[in-house]
Amino acid sequence: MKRILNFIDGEFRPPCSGRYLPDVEPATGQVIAEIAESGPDDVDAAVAAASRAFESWRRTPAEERSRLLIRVAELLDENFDELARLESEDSGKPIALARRLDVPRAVRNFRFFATAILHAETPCHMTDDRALNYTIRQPLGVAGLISPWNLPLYLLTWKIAPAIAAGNCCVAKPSELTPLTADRLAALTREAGIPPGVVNIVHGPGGSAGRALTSHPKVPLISFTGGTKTGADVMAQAGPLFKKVSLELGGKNPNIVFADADLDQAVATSIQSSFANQGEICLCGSRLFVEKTIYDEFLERFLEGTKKLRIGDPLDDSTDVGALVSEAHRRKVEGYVALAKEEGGRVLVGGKRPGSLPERVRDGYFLEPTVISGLDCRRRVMQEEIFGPVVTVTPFDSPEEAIDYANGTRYGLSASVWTQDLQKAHRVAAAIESGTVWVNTWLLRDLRVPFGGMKESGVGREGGFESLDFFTEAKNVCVRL
Ligand code: TXE
Repeated sequence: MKRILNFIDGEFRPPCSGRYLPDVEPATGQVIAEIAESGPDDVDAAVAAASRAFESWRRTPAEERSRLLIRVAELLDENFDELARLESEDSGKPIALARRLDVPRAVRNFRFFATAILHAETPCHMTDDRALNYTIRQPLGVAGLISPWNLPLYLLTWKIAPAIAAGNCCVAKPSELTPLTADRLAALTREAGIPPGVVNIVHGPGGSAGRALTSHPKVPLISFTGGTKTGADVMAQAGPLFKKVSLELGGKNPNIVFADADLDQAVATSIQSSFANQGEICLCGSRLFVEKTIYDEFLERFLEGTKKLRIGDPLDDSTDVGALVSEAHRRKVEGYVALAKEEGGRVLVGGKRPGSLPERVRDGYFLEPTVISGLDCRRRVMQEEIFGPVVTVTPFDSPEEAIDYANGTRYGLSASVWTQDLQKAHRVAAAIESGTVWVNTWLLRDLRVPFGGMKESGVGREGGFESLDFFTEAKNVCVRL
């Protein structure tokens, strides 16, 4: 059985506890690897290695850091097929999606920040003829990076690349449910020539390894992506130590379709935004609002398209919907389907485990794409993040009502608006409380734009130079003239 070890100071090391956790393949329920069950001692060792490496890494010229990061991107690209397979096996996502989204984006993350640091600028201010102020940006030291299981390589590289590009060293704690691509990434950073201690990866449970990082006094930066409840704990640990914290948390994103939308595009993309990665993307549009005059027509086409999605072995190229990440998570999602019925909702399609599956994945954690109507917007199913292949549909009368519905949750991560009316698009986009609003599209990402959530969807922005700002501290030098 393959053992996933920690990666500390450029070498793979067993955990201090000597214990391992099972890594389960969601599509089969089989254990495919054992993963280091790390705790505070392992995190201490990783932080010590990162602190040592920081002294020379911070002084490594930007051009050299850039060259090394580009080499990591090239190696990710050279190992594309293997990474896509590992990502699919470990998380249950369709391999086609890993090829289309996860791996290419991991490559782009490294390339993007490798080149961004060559173009970063800092401001200079003249105070009349009395003083010259200039700002320098310096790395902070050891960055603690905690990432989830839904886009394991994509989100881990979205943190590691800017952290080390900016001159920090890092200790990353990937989700214990999906350690395989992080393990490959560790080896590839070494192969690329990134010096020992710059990238350290500690595996294990959030409550021990993750918390040891968020409460570590020598880790001044925490970048976390995960659930809102966990985010509150991260903040509670990091707050008293005055760490710089960025939190990317959950969402309950509205997808608003107006009567004047291009229906072909709106239907096709809404199926994607509802069910891509089994609904396990924080940006999925899990609340669909459709203008009353086209509600019936839209719904008919949306349901028809949903029924055509192919559920099956994630490793099969033609699969659209794979397995949920774990048995516990499937139970949670099924619990929400049951709750929807209690709350007066109607399950229009899906809601159950698929009847027939290929032999290899018969025991996997699958659930049919599910569409629910008839719920009051204040009901729990329309308020809480489900993070599965479950979408609610609700008719609305006017733009004002759609905006009220959209803003009626404690989340504010992203939204989509479908309309051909330019003025309405801009007006509604400005009124929606969320970090990103897509107009006539979904999940189109320019890595230069700020990314993050409002309300309980997060704190801080990452993306482009904002990430480099997060991973550095601005210092003002004031020179009297
Ligand atoms: O994520 P956790 P879970 C949402 C989604 C999901 C729910 C719970 O609704 O159903 O969160 O998922 C580490 N200190 N999202 O429990 O716990 C953990 O080991 C420090 C949305 O699986 O948030 C993992 O590496 N770290 C989301 C990471 O935090 C801790 C993606 C995320 O796991 C910790 C995932 C602690 N106390 C879930 N406890 C998104 N925004 O994309 C856990 N961790």
